[in-house]
Amino acid sequence: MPGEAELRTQVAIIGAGPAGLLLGQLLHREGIDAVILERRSADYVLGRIRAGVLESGTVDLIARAGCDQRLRQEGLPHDGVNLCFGGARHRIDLAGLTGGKQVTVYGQTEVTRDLMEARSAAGARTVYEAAGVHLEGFGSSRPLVHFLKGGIAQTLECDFIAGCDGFHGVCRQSVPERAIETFERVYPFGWLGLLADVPPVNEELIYVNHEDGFALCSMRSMTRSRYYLQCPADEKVEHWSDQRFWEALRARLDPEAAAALTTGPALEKSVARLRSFVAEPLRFGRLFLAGDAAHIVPPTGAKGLNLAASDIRYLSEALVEYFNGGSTAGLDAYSTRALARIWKAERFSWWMTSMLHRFPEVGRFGHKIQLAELEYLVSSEAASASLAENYVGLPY
Ligand code: RFL
Ligand code: PHB
Repeated sequence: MPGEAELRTQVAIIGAGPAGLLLGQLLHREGIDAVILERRSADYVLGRIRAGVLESGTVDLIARAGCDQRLRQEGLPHDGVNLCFGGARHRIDLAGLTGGKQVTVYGQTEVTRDLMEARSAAGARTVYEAAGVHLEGFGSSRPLVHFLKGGIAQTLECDFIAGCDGFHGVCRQSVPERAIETFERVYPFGWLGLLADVPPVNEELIYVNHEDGFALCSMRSMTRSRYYLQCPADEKVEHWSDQRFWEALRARLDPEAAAALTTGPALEKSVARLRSFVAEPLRFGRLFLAGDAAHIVPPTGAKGLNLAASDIRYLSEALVEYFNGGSTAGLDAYSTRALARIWKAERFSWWMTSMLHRFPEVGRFGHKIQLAELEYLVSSEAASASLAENYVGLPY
């Protein structure tokens, strides 16, 4: 019969990125059924190289989902982070300034792989390569999600829809314009990233403010490095040979790091544009937005993935409260609770970006102000503590 639902679930999750997969796993552990619809293939999702730094709250949530075994073994706990400017490196003692808190270096790709494996071991339903996802009736008590799988039209009937489909997803775009407000800043530059199987230049991350532009030395393991360079927003990756990348990076580092840098062939190179973006509110009847579908931060504060996780913590608790406790209080509070934390991470990411990048329009005066701010930051315990508190993650 046309219009009859072929599939039924409690929560339809759109998107199998870290937000959607984490939500699916947290719900599964509480006996709540969810179906994930993902536009891409599992391999494609795993091929995207993205974030690398997890807050302890994110690690705790992954543990709650039962997916932290490999993370505990292979993740690298970091007690500090380094700022390099004026050719000298300064360490921020994250643990010392936050009563012992750390961050864990573990790639988003690995988080995603662990969550995918747990989901398939649990026999939970994920539809990869689901095309033409289309939402209907989320303002009513019977939302429907239509999609095509292998050219066959299907309909998923559900109680709630979780829009975890990233910045370019369909969920936010399904909301009538008058019901949603957006706030945005697009930065006039991007990041060129390179992944290589070489030992990291330093045991901890180094964020660099240099005349040539920002640079970041990060890692995935003690044998795999991830480096970034500030570049024009429309930069073409083809213009960057491995050799050009390594030379440009070396030129932005302090002498000790420049001497220690090991180079090698790139496993991956890509350009990402930098943007700050927030949509308000995050709830539209029975549709909830979470993760990059709701907000984007420039990666300078390492907050994108962590913010997706904190949304999912609030949303999963609210859904559990509804299905297992019969209360709508958490669902009613979701948007306000999540947005309060989102705006603080937006502020921190904007501030780190502003302090560390070359902005063509601010001129020499702007650069002097950046250096004064960095000098203040590394010489004042109060200022260092503020950075540390935000970097390890504000409380939920
Ligand atoms: P994701 O990871 O984008 O996942 C969304 C999923 O939804 C799917 N999708 C759809 N599925 C069905 N139907 C549709 N119509 C759909 N439209 C989209 C997509 O295929 C995808 O699988 O969002 P999520 O789960 O909210 O996770 C957020 C994080 O991925 C993100 O915040 C971070 O990776 C941001 N980010 C970075 N953050 C950092 O902290 N450090 C980084 O170095 C860093 N690098 C990056 C990044 C984000 C990037 N993007 C979004 C282009 C580099 C890039 C290139
Ligand atoms: C990364 O390792 O990819 C990474 C680390 C810290 C950031 C951004 C990206 O701020």
